[in-house]
Amino acid sequence: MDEKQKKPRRPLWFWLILGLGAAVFIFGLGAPRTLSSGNEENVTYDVFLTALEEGKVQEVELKSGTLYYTLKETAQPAATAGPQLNFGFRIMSGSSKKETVYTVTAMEDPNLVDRLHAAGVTFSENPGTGNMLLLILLQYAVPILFYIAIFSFLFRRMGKLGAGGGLMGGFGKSNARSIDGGEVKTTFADVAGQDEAKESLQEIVSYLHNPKEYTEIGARMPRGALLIGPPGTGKTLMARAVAGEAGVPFLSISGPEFVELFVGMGASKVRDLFKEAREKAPCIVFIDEIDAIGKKRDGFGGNDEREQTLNQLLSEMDGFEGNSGVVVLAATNRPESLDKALLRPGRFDRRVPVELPDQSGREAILRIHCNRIKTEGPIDLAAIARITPGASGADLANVINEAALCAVRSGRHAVKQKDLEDSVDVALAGKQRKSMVISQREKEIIAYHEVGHALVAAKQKGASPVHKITIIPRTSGALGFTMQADEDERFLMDKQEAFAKIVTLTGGRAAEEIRFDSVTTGASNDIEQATGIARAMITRYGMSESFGMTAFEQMVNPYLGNDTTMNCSQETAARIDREVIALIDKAYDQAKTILRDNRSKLDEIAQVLIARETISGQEFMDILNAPVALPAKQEETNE
Ligand code: NHX
Ligand code: ZN
Repeated sequence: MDEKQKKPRRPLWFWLILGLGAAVFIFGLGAPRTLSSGNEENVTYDVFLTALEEGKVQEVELKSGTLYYTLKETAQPAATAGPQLNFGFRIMSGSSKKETVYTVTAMEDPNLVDRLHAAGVTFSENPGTGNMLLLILLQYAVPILFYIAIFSFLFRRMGKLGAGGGLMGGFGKSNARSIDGGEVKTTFADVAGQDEAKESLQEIVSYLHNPKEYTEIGARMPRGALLIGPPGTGKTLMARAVAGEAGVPFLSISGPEFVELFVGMGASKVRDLFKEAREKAPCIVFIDEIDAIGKKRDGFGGNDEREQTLNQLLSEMDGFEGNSGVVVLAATNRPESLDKALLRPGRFDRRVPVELPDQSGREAILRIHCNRIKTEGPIDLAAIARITPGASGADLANVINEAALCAVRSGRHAVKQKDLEDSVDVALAGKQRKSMVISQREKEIIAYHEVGHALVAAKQKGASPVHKITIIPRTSGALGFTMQADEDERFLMDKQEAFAKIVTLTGGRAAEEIRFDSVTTGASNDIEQATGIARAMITRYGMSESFGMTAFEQMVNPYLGNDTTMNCSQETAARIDREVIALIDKAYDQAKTILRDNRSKLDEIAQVLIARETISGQEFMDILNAPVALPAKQEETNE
């Protein structure tokens, strides 16, 4: 990333020292007095008058309200010698001429001139007008200069593209980070698992490659494309890849950067951005998080600054002729909040969804990141892709990096499959807390809880197979977890499967109750999840007999979390609550039935889990399907 900088940057201390230097310079020149200042002594006006009347005063100088005077040689008090250094001799040159200058605050005294004249004193007034001018300069100009210095420093920091002349070089610049054509190394090959998005953008690439082909036929290229998708799916990467593929410059700016500090700056930044873009055309302008400026303009009050910025953006996008070669790409994860004006044809008329990757997409993404690290032994990325449903490209990149860090931590030079698997656990539930001491009784509760989940899952139709059970506590606060993983990715969930999920979630608590006849707070997370699924079945998926296919809740934003809005009467809300309770009760009963029917396996597997702390899904199934009880294999507790 090359941030252009034509002027060398002058830091704040440069200006401070300059100002200080100027001050010293001016002050140094600013006070030339005829009376040399040896020792100065402040006296009162009556002392001065007495000396004058006694004829002791030699010379008087009046300067800006202060009288400076010296006494005649004979009148000098004897003991007022200059500073005596202990070197045995005096260093000060012309020590004999060192006389005391007395200073008096001048008083309103109209007869003073006459009196001085009568006493035969040499007297003069030093008007100090030149100095006054300098003094005024100092008083007013230096602080102003100082502020200018500070402001220019701040603006320079804000406007990273500090090009352009003048002290205010950073002012009003667009902040866009530009990457010149040759330097965008990213291509579509670096973007995995987004084939449809690539296809949509391919047209823009080929237009930028060969605009003539399009202009000849009279086609108008889309001026902008909106990349829509959840965080971490690689929208920025995708935009960069378009520039890389087309071999054109890439100007990138983030939406929130437009709304900064000063009113009116946003609009001017938009202007500057497009001016720069037209100079560099053909090029790609990328506006990340455009929702920051592109939010719907609402009637009441609102944010004037943001609206001005948006209006400027709209008019700039209309402004450049269809074939000027500037293509604007923007990214957002809240398309529903964007202003309609932005989305109409001629502006962002293309919407390119950038979705979370599917299983094969995840594998492809993992492969790309895995190519950058050293590995050893067999690496099964498909297995990692299988256990990371819902992970974004950024999550997967993090999994690979975490695995590499883990390998380094254990003193190895390459990443093994085990590192990758552990790193998925870290992403899911945090790091292991091996130092945490857990009592034997609590260990038992945790083990029964987790085996409860696993057993209920295994004994139900429609539940995903168990992948791993562990009772090693994690930094997220989880004391243990049971991981399930489907062989193939699922896109739909039938009613039976949804209910099986709730039953599985209640299995942990059910095991606690059956074994210990008491329950703990630990199931809170399970309860929340179970309730969420039950609610969704009733209010969104039409899976309840009494309500049928009516939606009582809507997703607020499909890309950001699971926020929903309630949309029903209070009576219905109360009925929904009762139905949710009934559904979960039914699930809990079913879980308890399953566990009671398999009580011996529950005890057996829990004992194995306590001994080994972690067991794989395969080991779990082996014990479950074994006709006779296996003794807990204490010696196999590894790592
Ligand atoms: C607490 N933790 O908060 C203690 C330390 C019942 C054996 N007082 O249901 O660990 O109670 O099947 C991800 C997932 C915190 C993050 C679950 C963070 C749960 C987890 C609360 C097992 N496994 N509960 C479970 C558990 C707890 C919690 C989580 C999380 C326990 C249970 C945590
Ligand atoms: Zn649980």
